Amino acid sequence: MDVVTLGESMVVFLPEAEGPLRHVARFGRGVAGAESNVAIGLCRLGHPTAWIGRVGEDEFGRYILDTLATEGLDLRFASADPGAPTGIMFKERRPGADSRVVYYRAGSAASRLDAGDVPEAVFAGAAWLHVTGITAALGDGPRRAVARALELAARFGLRVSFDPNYRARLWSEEQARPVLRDLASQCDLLLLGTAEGRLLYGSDDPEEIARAGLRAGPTLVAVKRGSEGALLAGTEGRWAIPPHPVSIVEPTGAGDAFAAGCIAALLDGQPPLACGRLGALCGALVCTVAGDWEGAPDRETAASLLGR
Ligand code: KDG
Repeated sequence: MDVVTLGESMVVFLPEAEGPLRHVARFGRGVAGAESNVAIGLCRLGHPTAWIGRVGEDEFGRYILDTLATEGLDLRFASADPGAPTGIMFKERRPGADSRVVYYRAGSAASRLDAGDVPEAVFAGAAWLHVTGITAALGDGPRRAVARALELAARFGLRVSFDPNYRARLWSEEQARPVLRDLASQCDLLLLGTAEGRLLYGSDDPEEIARAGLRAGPTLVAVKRGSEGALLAGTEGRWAIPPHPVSIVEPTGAGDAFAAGCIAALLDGQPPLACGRLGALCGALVCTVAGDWEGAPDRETAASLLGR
């Protein structure tokens, strides 16, 4: 096992039409969840990844586990909870604006995650842990699960990546800021967007965010700038990463794919510039489809698109 991650995966309903959900009659269906998106991206890039999570013992939970299994995730530490449902979410496509999400996840099986769901066994032999602020936003139990994962990562010598993934529909900025700052200080690779930079460090200037991030503890900071590419900053330099040009269908999941690309390249021993380029490529490719991760490349496709 190369990588361990944990979090909530949900069934996402993708509207076939634009406009308010009350007028939408038909939906596509997919699996969403920032951490499982990253895990899928990593598996496709050849890095075996374990996903720790809870779904409900219901049809949707079964659909999620089947899908993640088909993508090759190690699900030995995922469970189906008979006492709580699988979370679901809807996207709402708004003409001329970003799509919006509507969650039905309060009291979900994943909100009952706790430290006891994070077994020592999965960390022995793994090289990397990826966590996001979404899990920490789900409640005290999930927050304890993240803390336990970080403790085990430190004990077993795993490198850690963290994406704040701030979700305003889950908690306020005031609630999130100290928690996210604390988690950011415990990682090696910090991945964040400029709005999250403002939330954590009070600036949306990429260079200032990078500097504040590096001061907080990580040795590498990736500031994701959407269609403008990314800035990577480490103790040894700065790297401006150009965007990979694609025509965008739906950008959700781009940050997760970016994380998967960066982590995969770092595990392969690549230098920061190559990490950023693989991250940018993966991020761009998932924007070409409606779902969060279906567009993620495998290793060969990524290598050929990067001209290697
Ligand atoms: O990063 C994409 C995620 O936001 C999406 O998959 C759903 O995990 C999700 C969430 O909590 O919003």
